[in-house]
Amino acid sequence: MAQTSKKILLLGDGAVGKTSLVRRFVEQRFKDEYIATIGVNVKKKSLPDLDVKLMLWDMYGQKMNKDLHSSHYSGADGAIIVYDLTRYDTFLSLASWINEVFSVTGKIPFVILGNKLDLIEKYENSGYDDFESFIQKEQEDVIEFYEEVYDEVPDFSRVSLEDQCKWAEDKKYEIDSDFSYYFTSAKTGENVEKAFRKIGELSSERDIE
Ligand SMILES: Nc1nc2c(ncn2[C@@H]2O[C@H](COP(=O)(O)OP(=O)(O)OP(=O)(O)O)[C@@H](O)[C@H]2O)c(=O)[nH]1
Ligand SMILES: [Mg+2]
Repeated sequence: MAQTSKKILLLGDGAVGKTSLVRRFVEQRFKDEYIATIGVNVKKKSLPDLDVKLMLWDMYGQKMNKDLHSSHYSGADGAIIVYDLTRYDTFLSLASWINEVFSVTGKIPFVILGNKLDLIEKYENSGYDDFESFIQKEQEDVIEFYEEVYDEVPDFSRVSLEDQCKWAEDKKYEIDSDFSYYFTSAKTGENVEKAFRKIGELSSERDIE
């Protein structure tokens, strides 16, 4: 049987790890250096057992030209919406990413990824008691970008895991849409394959309904 192509959008604020997650999933590697995506990069990966070929639309997350985003949404079969577990503002943006994509595509399947799990684990094993100063050393590339482009420092602070899960439960109810929620690391690969396979499954199930 011929594989069906599925258009999957990668969405979320700048520097949350969209490009790194795609790189991990498609090429099984990771880079520490941060190069902001300009425009959109499309990468392909087949999941033969699901008879699906994912077309992963890795979009830029930075605030400039945000209007341009939605011009790429039409025809999407699913979305992977990413935030950074070390930057609270990127968690707060989730709702607007969901609204923005649904306003163009209608309800489509999506998964939410809280990324950079390795940094949370590293902090917890570090003996530090000040999260912000710990994380500033770990995210130097991101700080450098923010200072250069926006003349500001990102908002480094954690969201408690309970609050995140509570938020997700409320959101499912509010938008009447079920979605899966994963904590991932593009650096170690934790849960990455699982999350991308999930969106593959959800977007193919849609054909059957
Ligand atoms: N420690 C750690 N760093 C990560 C992880 N994922 C991404 N990074 C780093 O975070 C920075 C931003 O990653 P990108 O993948 O470029 O982020 P993006 O969401 O594609 O950013 P834009 O293209 O600007 O929207 C890079 O320095 C990555 O190395 C992760 O899981 N763990
Ligand atoms: Mg990118």
